[in-house]
Amino acid sequence: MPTQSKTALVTGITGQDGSYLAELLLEKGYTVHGIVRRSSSFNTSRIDHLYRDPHEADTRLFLHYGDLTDGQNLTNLVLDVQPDEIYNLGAQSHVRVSFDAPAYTVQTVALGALNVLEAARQLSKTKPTRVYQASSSEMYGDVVETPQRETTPFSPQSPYACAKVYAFHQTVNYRNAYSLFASNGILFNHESPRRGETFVTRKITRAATRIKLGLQKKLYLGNLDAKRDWGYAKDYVEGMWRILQHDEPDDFVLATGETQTIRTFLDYAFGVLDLDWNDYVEIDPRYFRPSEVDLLLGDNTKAKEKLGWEPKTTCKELAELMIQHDLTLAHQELKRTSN
Ligand code: NAP
Ligand code: G4F
Repeated sequence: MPTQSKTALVTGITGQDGSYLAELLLEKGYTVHGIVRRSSSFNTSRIDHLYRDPHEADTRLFLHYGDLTDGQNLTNLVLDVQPDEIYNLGAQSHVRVSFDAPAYTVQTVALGALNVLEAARQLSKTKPTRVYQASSSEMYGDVVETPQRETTPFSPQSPYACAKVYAFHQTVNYRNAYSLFASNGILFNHESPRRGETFVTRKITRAATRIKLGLQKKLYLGNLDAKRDWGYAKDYVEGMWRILQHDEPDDFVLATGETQTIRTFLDYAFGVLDLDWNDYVEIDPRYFRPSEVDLLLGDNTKAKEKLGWEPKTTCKELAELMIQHDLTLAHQELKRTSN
């Protein structure tokens, strides 16, 4: 049941988190504006089910072309839309890719966040607004304490993580310098059936289901020993929303408090299909990173106590629901190829 009548602006609305967040905000009665990059092919598949005919009277989702690297466009949009809440989720979000495209990653992740904050500052001169910055556990990098919490020092290990550290500090700076309501969510890895197919969990669940149906023979991966604190994206967007409903701006870790190796995720995923991953997985050094983050494990105490947020889905349950979704896709693919 709708409980709110606020307006939100979401960057990165076509991504995994943006799509779940848009769903949540629409359910809560928000009017939602999303920024979409112009692409030569359609890039809105994750939100098409939310996007009704704009001539319908009750449409509450509006899409605008834009790009985080275009500050003028962002400021114009923010001043036009007058959002009560801005969620900055847009990013070149792939850590391995950030080593290949460091400057582009910095432009979208670091300067993009600055552009969002500056646009919000302009709006805040005439109307209060709140900003959520999608910060990342990757900032902890070569971790100096375990579990990682809000006070743990950062030690970034990739161009992506360095850019996120900049965005984190700039968010705090705009809060201190301009009294802007600007908060960081420091989110540990979160996955779903909508996860991009080059992130390791989805790469595994897509491959396992295709192997099961004979559509693929092998799965090539990199480092299987890294440990990640994996949660379900749908749980995490609820946490983002709660961060902006808090009575004061602050920074919060969202995590499950459990960590697993890639090998354990392989056990969970292939196990659902009664397969032994050792028969199919091969190591390809192309997927190694110039510097790796070996261990991430978050402490969500502050979010539990101050926001009443906690994750509802275990890593094993997450692997199962991703496998069920990808099995349906694999069956559809098999049907298409055998016709
Ligand atoms: P994602 O699926 O990769 O989505 C990224 C979104 O950013 C897409 O909508 C993408 O548009 C958009 N984007 C990329 N470059 C852009 C640009 N220059 N201008 C405007 N939009 C741009 O990422 P996600 O997993 O949903 O993550 C959301 C945010 O949380 C990201 O900032 C990510 O770095 C951060 N984060 C994610 C995790 C995680 O585990 N998922 C954890 C911590 C933090 P296209 O669809 O056109 O590519
Ligand atoms: O799934 P990944 O690519 O996620 P990564 O690097 O942890 O980053 C994700 O989570 C961050 C939060 O901590 C976000 F900020 C970021 O935007 C992104 O969503 O890799 C996870 C682990 C790494 O240790 C990687 O080396 O899996 C290892 N891995 C092993 N083989 C692989 C592969 N990763 C990928 N992507 N592909 C492989 O073949």
